[in-house]
Order: sequence, then structure tokens, then C-alpha cells
Amino acid sequence: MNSNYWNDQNSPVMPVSAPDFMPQEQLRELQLHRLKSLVKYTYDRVELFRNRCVERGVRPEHIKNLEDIAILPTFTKSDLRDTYPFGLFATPMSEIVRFHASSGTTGKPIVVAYTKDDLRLWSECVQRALAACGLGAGDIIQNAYGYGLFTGGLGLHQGATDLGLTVVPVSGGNSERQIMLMRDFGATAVSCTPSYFLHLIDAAKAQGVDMRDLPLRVGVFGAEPWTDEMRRHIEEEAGIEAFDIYGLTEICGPGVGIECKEHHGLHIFEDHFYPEILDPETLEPLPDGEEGELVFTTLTKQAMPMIRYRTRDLSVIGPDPCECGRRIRRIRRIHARTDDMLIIRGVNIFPSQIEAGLLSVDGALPHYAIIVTRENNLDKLEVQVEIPREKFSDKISEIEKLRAQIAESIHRIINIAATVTLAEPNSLPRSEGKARRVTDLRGRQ
Ligand code: DLL
Repeated sequence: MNSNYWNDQNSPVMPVSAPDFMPQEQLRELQLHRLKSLVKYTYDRVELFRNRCVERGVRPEHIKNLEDIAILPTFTKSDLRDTYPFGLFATPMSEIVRFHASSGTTGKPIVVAYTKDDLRLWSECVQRALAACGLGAGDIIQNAYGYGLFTGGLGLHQGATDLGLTVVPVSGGNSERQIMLMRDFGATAVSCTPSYFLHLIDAAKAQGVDMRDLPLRVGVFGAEPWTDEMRRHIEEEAGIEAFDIYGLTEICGPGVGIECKEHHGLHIFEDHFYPEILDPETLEPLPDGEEGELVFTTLTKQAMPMIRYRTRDLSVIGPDPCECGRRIRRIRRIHARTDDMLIIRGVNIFPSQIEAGLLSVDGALPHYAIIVTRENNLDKLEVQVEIPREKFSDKISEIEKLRAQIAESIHRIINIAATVTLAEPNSLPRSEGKARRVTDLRGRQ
């Protein structure tokens, strides 16, 4: 086959994406076939999985249809920690060609492993993701996700290379150099966390570069929650189309799901990663359209298969079908994790709600920090938000008006009052990877 065939920009459906367009019935058949093999494979090789099945009286042959997945045990991050480092591996070390790890907030990282086939399948998913963003041979992608144990850098790198893009493996950090390379190499795409890209937009401005004048046209952003308000800001400031890419270390890394050009939810590569939505309290499966915890079963992974892995991410499956023609199902963008939730004065609040509130006010910049304290047994919420320098030269009453507007907009969404503090541009901490926006000091006071 002609090697250009895969990347023919004029082809309406890129062959690498063919499974995305498979008829649903055929896809379900494939999933069932793969699920049955996976359960048998994992039962025979991973002690923890076998023990949990035995406890429940479940045997591999009990899986007769896709709904039977519900009889299988679920797994969480603590199962990876408890079996650190290699306890969940299903293949001998001689077949493992790569480790990645995610730095937990506490203690030991979680470790994942890949065989050569696992790397191939991961690359296939990243290729399908990048193709859905309209990228192919001829595009130059500046990959500013961190390289190393984090899956973002190498994951995007391999998929982009295999799809035929030209990769600039710059990794995160050194924003000045990032802008220089972006301009000099003429990158048409960039991949990094959305918060780091905000930082790059500012770095470009500081160097007198307007990103809208560069050939850059696509951003592949993920690894952290971001809102549609943030997307609008990024797209306007950089003159690009921003796509949301989802993934997690335990399942493979980036490339579990991607937005298509409709920008209405993320398609899950469900021929490899079978999604379910469970009630996080009862673990009962929820029907499509209801919000709950996203749970994945890796249908084809060899070194470290994951069965019903609880992501802690909250989402909804559906609606079907997508205008783009892909038949693989979509999930709503992840705006929150079950463990991100702040309970302030008894009200459940997600940081993304605060982001949506403040960014809907003209004049608020997308750099903010959320600080929660407790005074006299009462929770206090402070939101620090940067505003452009020129706003500080406005009359005091104008500044106060902006502050009040932001406070009101946040209040409208979360239903509790926050103290809003306006900050100078570039005064709040920046991150080269995932942003840390919340400081909860209540336990420490
Ligand atoms: O963040 C993998 C990745 C790299 C995804 C690059 C996308 C791009 P972890 O470090 O294991 O892996 O973190 C996984 O990050 O459970 C979500 O809570 C969050 N997350 C990842 N992508 C998104 C996204 C990588 N697009 C955890 N939107 C996940 C919201 C996301 N949250």
C-alpha cells in the first residue's frame, strides 16, 4: 500500500480511523468477543482479579453478553498502589517494553506497563484522535506535554509520528524558547495542557508575537479539566481550533477519547476501551444520559489489562449519533472528578463551575486561584483572578464594578458567595503541566 494512502487529506474517511465508523452492531460483537477473551486472559494471569472474581463466585464463562460486565469486580487507584510496583502485570517482564507512572499526590506513584502490541494500540488511538482534529502528514506539531514517566509527551509523540506528522518534541517548560520554535518552525498544531497554553499565549505577547499571525491552527489540549469558556478564550487569543483530548495513565495515557470537529462531547475509542457510567455510591450501572463515574475496561491491553477501572471522573454517555459520522459513543467533557469536589458550607462545588462563572465576565483573565479557609467554623471561599494591567488604571469604581460582576457571576452558578480578589497579570502561579488551582486550608487551620 502506498504510504501516503493513510494520510490522504482529501480522503473523507482516513483508514486509520475506520473503526470509528464501524456499524454499532458490528462494534458490539467485537467488544463482546474481546471482553470474553480479556476476562479469561486476566483471570488466568492476575491474582488480584482472580481472587475478587472467586469472592463473588464469578467465572470467565459467566460472561455471555456485554451487560454481564456488571458482574465483574471494579478496581481503583488504591489497587494499583497496594500492588506497587508490578502486582497487576499479566505478562512476564521479557514482554514488557515500557513503563509509565503517574505521580500520585501522596506516596508512591502508580506504575503501568506496555508490551510492543500495547504501544501499537496506544499509537493507533492517538492517531485516530489526531486525525479527528483534522491533522495529518504535512502538519508540524509542537508537543509541549511533559516527556518522561508522564504519558502525555511520549504518548502524543508516537501517535503523531506514526500518523506522519512532523513532531517537535519540545516537552514542557521554557516558554520563551517554545514561542521561538513555534514561530521559526511554523508549527501548525500544538499539544499541551490548556493551562500551559494560556501561559504560552502570555509568553508570546511578552515577546511581541501575536499567535494569530502564526501558522498555528489546531490545539490538542487535555490532561486537566477545562471549560467551554476557556476554549473560547484560547481560540480567540490564538486564532486556532481547540480540541479536547482525554486519557489516563491506568488505561494507556492520552487517546482514550477525543473531540471531533463537532466539539460536542468526546468520542471514546470503545473498540479498545469499553466505557460504563456507574453510580459512584452504589456502583450500579447508570443508563446513557445519566451522570456518574466513568469506568473503563481495556479490551485489548496485554501487559496490564484493566477491568472496570474507576476513573473518579464524572461524565455522561451520549447522545448518539454524532453529526461527524463516527459511530463510537461520546462522553460529555470531563469537568469534574469525584475527588475534586469541594464541599463549602454544605454545598457541592466543582472548580470548573467557578471557572465558567468568572470567564463569562468580560475583563476577567483565565488565570485564577481558589482558596478555601475556615473561620469561626464557617467555610470561606476566596477566588483570586487576574485582570489586564490596563484595568488597574481605571477609576476605583470601575474596578469595583468588575469585581462585583465576577462575584455575582460565580454566585449565580454555585449559589454561595465568594470573596473575589483582583490580581495583577502574571501574579498567580503558573504550571508547565497540570494546573493546581485549589488550595484548601481547612484541614490545616
Ligand atoms: O493526564 C493523560 C493525558 C495526557 C491526557 C495528555 C490527555 C493529554 P493522568 O496524569 O493519569 O493522565 O491523569 C488522568 O487527568 O482521570 C482526568 O481526571 C484528567 N484528565 C485527563 N484528560 C482530561 C480532559 C493524563 N481532557 C486524569 N479533561 C483523568 C478533563 C482530564 N480532565
